[in-house]
Amino acid sequence: MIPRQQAWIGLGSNLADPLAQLRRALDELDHLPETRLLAASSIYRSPPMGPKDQPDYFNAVARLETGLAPQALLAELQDIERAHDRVRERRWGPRTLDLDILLYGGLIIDEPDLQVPHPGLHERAFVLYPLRELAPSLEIPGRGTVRILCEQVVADGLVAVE
Ligand code: A4P
Ligand code: MG
Repeated sequence: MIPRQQAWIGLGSNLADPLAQLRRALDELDHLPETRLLAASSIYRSPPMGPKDQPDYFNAVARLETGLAPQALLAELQDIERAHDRVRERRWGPRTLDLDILLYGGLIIDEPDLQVPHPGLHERAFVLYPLRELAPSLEIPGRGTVRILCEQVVADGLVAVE
């Protein structure tokens, strides 16, 4: 058992009733072993980053307290993705559910299957704006605060939907 840490999770969906996918995933995060959901952002809608021939995305971020080590947390997130009938096709292609570890405590992790902070975090409005709602002063290691990063990234069609 490792000491409890705060972890930030990015949620995304653009298939099969995305709002319902995200709501169900938030509840599943709250029920992971040794884990508690501390807060969830609003849900935001935005046009797809990457291939445009796919539906708009719905995104949110969640703040967890967890006793799971980073790799154990990643494995649990992938189990949840699979339970949402996630199939891996093309990169940046449509998906029922995508769960990314954005931050894990203040750790920097660079392993073949896990990079934390998430490499896209500091340049994606659909991650930064929901994060700002919950933690504007949060420091992204090596990048600055969420508030400052939001000022540098245009919101680009991103709207809060609920
Ligand atoms: N992986 C490495 N680091 C992490 C981490 N910090 N958290 C590895 C989670 N996983 C991490 O993931 C591929 C591998 O990343 C995993 O096996 C894990 O070991 P994936 O989700 O299957 O890969 P992917 O979707 O093909 O690529 P990628 O780069 O993860 O996609 P993204 O970056 O998540 O982008 N547009 C909008 N508006 N909103 C979106 O949410 N999402 C995407 C997908 C595209 N366009 C979007 C959105
Ligand atoms: Mg992913």
